[in-house]
Amino acid sequence: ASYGDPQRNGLTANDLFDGMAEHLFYTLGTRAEGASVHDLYMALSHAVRDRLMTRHLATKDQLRAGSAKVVAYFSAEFLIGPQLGNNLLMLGMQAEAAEALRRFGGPGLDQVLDVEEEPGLGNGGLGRLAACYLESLASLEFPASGYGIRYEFGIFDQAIRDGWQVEITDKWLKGGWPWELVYPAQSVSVGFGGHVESYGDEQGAERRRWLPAHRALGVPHDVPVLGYRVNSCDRIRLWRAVAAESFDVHAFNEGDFQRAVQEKVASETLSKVLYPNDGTDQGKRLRLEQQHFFVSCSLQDMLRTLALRGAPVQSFAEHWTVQLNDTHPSIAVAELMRLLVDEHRLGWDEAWTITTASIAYTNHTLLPEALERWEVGLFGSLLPRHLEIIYEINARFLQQVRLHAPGDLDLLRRVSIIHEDGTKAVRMAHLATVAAHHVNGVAALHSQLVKTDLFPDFAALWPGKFTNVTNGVTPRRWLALANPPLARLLGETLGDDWPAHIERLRQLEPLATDSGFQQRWAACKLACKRRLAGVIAEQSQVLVDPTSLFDIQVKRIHEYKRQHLNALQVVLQYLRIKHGETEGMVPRTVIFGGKAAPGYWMAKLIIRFISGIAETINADPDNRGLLRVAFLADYNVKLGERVYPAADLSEQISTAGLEASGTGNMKFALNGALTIGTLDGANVEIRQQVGTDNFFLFGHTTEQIAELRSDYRPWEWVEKVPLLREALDLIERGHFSNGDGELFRPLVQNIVGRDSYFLLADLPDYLVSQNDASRLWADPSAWQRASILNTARSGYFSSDRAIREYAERVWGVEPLPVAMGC
Ligand code: 26W
Repeated sequence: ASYGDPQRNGLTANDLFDGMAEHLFYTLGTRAEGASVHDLYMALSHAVRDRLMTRHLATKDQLRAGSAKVVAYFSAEFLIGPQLGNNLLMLGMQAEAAEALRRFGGPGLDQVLDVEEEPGLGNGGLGRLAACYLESLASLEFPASGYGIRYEFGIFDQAIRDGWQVEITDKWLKGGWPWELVYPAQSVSVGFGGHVESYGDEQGAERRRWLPAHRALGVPHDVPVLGYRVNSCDRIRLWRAVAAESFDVHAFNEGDFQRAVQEKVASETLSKVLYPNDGTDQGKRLRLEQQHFFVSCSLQDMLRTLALRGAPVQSFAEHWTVQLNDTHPSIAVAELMRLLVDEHRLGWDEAWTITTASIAYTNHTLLPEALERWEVGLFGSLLPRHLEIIYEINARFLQQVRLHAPGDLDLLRRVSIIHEDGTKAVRMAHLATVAAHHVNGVAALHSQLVKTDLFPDFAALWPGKFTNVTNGVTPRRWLALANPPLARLLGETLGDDWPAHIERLRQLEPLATDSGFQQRWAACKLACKRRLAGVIAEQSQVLVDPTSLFDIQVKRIHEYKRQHLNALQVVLQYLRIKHGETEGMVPRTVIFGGKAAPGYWMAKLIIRFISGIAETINADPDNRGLLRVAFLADYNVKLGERVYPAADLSEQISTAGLEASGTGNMKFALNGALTIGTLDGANVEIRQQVGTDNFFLFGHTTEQIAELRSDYRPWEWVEKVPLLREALDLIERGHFSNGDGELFRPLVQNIVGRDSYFLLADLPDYLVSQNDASRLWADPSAWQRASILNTARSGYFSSDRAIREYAERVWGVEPLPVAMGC
């Protein structure tokens, strides 16, 4: 096979320049003279894409010819971030790209990278995790395909107007997005609605068949995912829905043509927009349609490639291993059964063996409101055959439970896939758990709670099924790409290939007390802080001091994540300043960022509150530079790349037991920030790894919170904190809302009245820890030491480690280095 034109594979600045010139002319129809920044971005992207093609085709050829097991990572979200800079890093062509651009004489590489629209095809942690995992899969040379949806509109862009969040549609495709490859010939058809009937097959056996009322076509759009300095180039296959025009339009009269157009619109709505909810789900029909759509397309695609390998359908589980990223793709259990039993005519038991051997499930949340349930009526009207199959799976499963615990009717009720009290509903987490060969949580504590609190009955039935794989993040994007000064220092200290061998960070430990190294370390941090200060100034005209302590909380806005606890702490610091009680305080810049779900009113009020305190505090001359507050609008992957490297202090302050893992916490630690945090999610493991002295711990533990819950009277905690009464009064009386005494009342009531997330119970300890942080900051050498140790000991949180664990313990897959004929 040919692997392309050697010239289009060349890795020198010259080759890249030639490639860009050619693309400017032939692909973009423009001339080098007068090319806009966007033209240059497109030309460079196409030239880089050419260099991926060779590797991508070699990877696909090798897979098609062989029989290696491939990972299929099913996820409703892939938050992949900007592609150009990352692909240059993967290829080792950053300097060459900068040089090629210099020869065009126009804008520099940073300016060109900055015009890329990032595909916001995810809400937050879960979607970003999927992106890190695909990158590690490719970098470790595992054969893999992500499967998801090509939303035409991703997560909304956030603007802040008068302190409120305003949502703007995310038109990421408007300028043309050069990183996808469309394969219309590999489109597949997916059914919806209709009914099921019985019929006798050729052998006279009774069979069921589904006659859908509607069909849509899924057209695959592939995003190549190149590994770091290897030839493996995997992909994320995203499905776009188009109308299935299987009828002859000319045979219809004019009226039916109108209807055909309406159906086309309805079909294409399927992949129109990402649901911007992170953690709640109102049981919307369209969301279930989206889930079924991408799952069905993907499984059909996988069966097709199995046939291309010449392998029988019975060998499915030897060729594919499916990972369900939360329950969003869990219809896969029923759809794979349907494809095997109805379409491929396998017997039930054989099909079930294949299904359960190939599917594993990752749980990402314990919050009851985030556990997906579909009303049986809705489910059956959209997927009648799948509902039948789920009933059959459930009947056989419950039979097994009866044998295990005869007479325990309450157990049957608890574990049933169908929730039976009140409106009947399908519990997707139960479906996934019954079928999966492994169920994992995403941090040690979370996986423990999955067994003890969420699924104790299932854990008793199948103790071996439950496992933990602590999340990880890719050190390529989150260190090598995002933090150029530190990347350079690490290159000099650890050797240039450190991003592929992150365990080498340990070698920094002896340097933690070296004053020369500390100074270089501090200089890197300062450079990143200046860069972020520039972003803040540009966005909000707030000027911040890069030498102050950068104290940062970025993540989706949610009550359980407690941004309002941080905001309350800021108000208390402010009051200390107003009262002249500034002893022990150090200059701080408190930075927030994150989107609120558009229908989550309290989260939006929290944003308004942060804006309010920022406005009042920043305008107060009494501050004397001790306190600044900024809300960064439109927090996304691109902004994250500016934020993590600039942090001194990372706020990870969720109520214990509620944050499954967190991954932002890992990105901060990797970049040398110290964490102030609760014993929640992966914070527990971060603290273990970096050392308890280099982590500011506070708050009640999961067990203590559980105990508090039974008899919690938040108002009784108010008097335990000096200045808190005054702070709450100021907030209620409108001090941070231009005298509006109504605006923040619901927020104060929420905290003092119910305090479902135990802010007041954790506040005293939080304040002590914040003081500890200030005290350490006042000793620069001690702070630098702790910062270096945070980076040195964070290698464990690489997604490479996580992927190796999945590969070995869950998937049973091996690396397959890609040989290239050029
Ligand atoms: C049905 C609506 C819905 C949408 C998204 C429910 C639940 C979700 C996700 C599970 C939310 C999510 O992103 N969870 C986060 O997953 C990360 C990756 O494992 C973890 O690090 C975070 O702690 C967890 O909140």
